[in-house]
Amino acid sequence: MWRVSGVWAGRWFAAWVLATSFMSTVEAAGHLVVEDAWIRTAPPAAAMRAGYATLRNAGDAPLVVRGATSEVFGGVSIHATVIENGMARMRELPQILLAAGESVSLEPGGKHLMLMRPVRELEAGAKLVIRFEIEDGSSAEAEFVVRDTAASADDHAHH
Ligand SMILES: [Cu+2]
Repeated sequence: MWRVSGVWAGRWFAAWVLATSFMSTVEAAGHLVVEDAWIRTAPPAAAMRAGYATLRNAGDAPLVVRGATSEVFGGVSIHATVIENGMARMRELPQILLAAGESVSLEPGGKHLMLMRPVRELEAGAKLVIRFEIEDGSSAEAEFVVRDTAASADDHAHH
């Protein structure tokens, strides 16, 4: 089980993971595995971006994701998109519970990471580390890549 601390260690680890063909998969204590992690491109002036990934509990006990942080953003929240009175709205989620073996997809139109106040430009192809905080005090780092994907109508037009 790998435990890494700091963005540079995370980057090194992510590179090592890529080199060994476990494509952008990171495991940490708590058995959280983060796969298919990406961020949608946005105009340079955008104050918010949406991040997506699949969170999987590869362990044999439940785990609770309490939140996430990144040195590249002033704040990271977990949001859910809900339909209220026919309108798509976003709610902040205090946590995500993953039963043993369970996966949760953060995807356009559903749960997502709300990435606020980027500290640098994030053009397509840029990579950055987001750290998921787990209730037991451990964390799992994952490398996210910025993908140039057109925004869909169900996404963040209301921001
Ligand atoms: Cu949101």
